[in-house]
Amino acid sequence: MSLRCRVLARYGSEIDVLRPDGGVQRVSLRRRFDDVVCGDVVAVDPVGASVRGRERRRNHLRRRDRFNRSKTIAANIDRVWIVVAPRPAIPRLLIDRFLAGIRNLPAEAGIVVNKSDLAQPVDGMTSAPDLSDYAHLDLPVLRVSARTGLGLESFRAAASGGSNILVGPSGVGKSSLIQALLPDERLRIAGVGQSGEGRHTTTTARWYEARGGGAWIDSPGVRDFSPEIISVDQLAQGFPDLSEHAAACRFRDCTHRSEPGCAVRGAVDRGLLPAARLAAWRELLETLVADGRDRR
Ligand SMILES: Nc1nc2c(ncn2[C@@H]2O[C@H](COP(=O)(O)OP(=O)(O)O)[C@@H](O)[C@H]2O)c(=O)[nH]1
Ligand SMILES: [Mg+2]
Ligand SMILES: [Zn+2]
Repeated sequence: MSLRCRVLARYGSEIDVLRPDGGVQRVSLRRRFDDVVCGDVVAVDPVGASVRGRERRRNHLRRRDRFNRSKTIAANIDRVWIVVAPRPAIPRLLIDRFLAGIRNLPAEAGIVVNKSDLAQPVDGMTSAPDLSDYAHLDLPVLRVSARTGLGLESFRAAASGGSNILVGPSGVGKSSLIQALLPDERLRIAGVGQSGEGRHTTTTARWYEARGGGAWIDSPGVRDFSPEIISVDQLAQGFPDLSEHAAACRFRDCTHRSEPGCAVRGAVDRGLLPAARLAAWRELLETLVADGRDRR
């Protein structure tokens, strides 16, 4: 007999699974199941504490490590929340990369502005992140504070049903948010005085069941962590706001730089598309070309 279990986290060649009876069990992975990650559903032999099979995934989130190897982070994701904060600031391009990657999973996307308790300028040091370049996209943008609890009920409501992964740079408060939403759990959070910037106390993605269904997934805050985009088609799919106008460019393979009859530059000129979105698209296109990974 085998049990149908959710994979909570992966630790090298072992995983923690949630059994149907609610218990958590550490199980070893054989080589042939080497691709099992947080969020997968597996068949477990409870006696031998080993995995017998993995169910087909709806989707999975991948990133490139610093050796340019593809690494799967988590599977079966319904919603991805990009967590930003007054500090540490998130590079703008990272938001664009995340959004493009999320549309390709596919999954729903949203932006969570954490540390809203710091959003008022203090000595001109902090201010709320400027998200005006994303206002034209049909995305939920929620202002929250894990510290004061501000906005957490709206966040919970927007995330209800399905699995929700929190992504973003280390130190923005991803673990703190899940901790605030699930007081019965014990998450690893950057200690007081460390400010969390540049540190990642969360080393592997972890699945937490939410009461009333659904789940939260805490992810490691690696700075370059970003969903993969590997083709120009995926890039187009990832920028629906830009692609909508690109259909009207004179040239089908328009790169929206200096070609005549470019409808995308026209849209920027008319204020229909933020210039920053076109700039981000160009930068991402260049990384695709540079990596030679365009498999259009
Ligand atoms: N002021 C303030 N600090 C926060 C808030 N949320 C998290 N922090 C702090 O930010 C640091 C990083 O938090 P952590 O949850 O570990 O971030 P993670 O790396 O994204 O998981 C910790 O020192 C937290 O106490 C918040 O809403 N307001
Ligand atoms: Mg963390
Ligand atoms: Zn064009």
